[in-house]
Amino acid sequence: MQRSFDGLEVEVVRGDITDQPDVEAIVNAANAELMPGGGVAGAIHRAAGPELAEECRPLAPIRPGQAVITGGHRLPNRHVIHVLGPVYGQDRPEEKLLADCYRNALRLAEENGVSSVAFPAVSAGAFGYPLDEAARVAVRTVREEASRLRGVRRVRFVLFGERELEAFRRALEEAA
Ligand code: AR6
Repeated sequence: MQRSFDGLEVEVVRGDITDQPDVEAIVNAANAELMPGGGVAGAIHRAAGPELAEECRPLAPIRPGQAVITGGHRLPNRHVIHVLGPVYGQDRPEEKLLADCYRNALRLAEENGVSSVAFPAVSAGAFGYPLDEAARVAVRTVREEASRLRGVRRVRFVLFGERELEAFRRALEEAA
């Protein structure tokens, strides 16, 4: 499914974030230490190789809502943008912190001349953010940022499972 907001192409696909060779930057749902861990972060570090953790070390720790950018190393993407989502029920206000992740990632992409960005469902795994709400915040924030973006022309949400795909598809359909 695909929509266009102020000339920004936004699409929702099912897949693996480490297998998106046609986007310039992928976003990592990181931990504060920017270390491998599980979920998306583990998969990205495995695919990027140990050089990614090495580049990350001096950039850590990061705060909820913050984004930092590194190279993609062995990934097919030029950059990885690492964001720390809020832990649901712990980091507050969680909705603002989750929106900050998407907003700050897009701004970093813009500053670094990146034209296409792929996001996973930040905070919707180990960090426990309810899926439908996480999807709505993600789509709404990208929609709000669209008019400010010049270089970024394409955003892709890459969802691992059918449930995640449906939640993001619905959020994109329902976005005003
Ligand atoms: N590609 C796309 N989506 C994926 C992939 C993948 N390869 N693997 C998992 N997902 P999570 P969080 C989905 O837990 O909630 C880590 O341990 C997954 O099904 O990766 O922000 C870090 O080290 C879910 O829908 O991120 C942190 O400590 C979504 O990605 C912590 O988890 C996010 O799940 C971050 O938790």
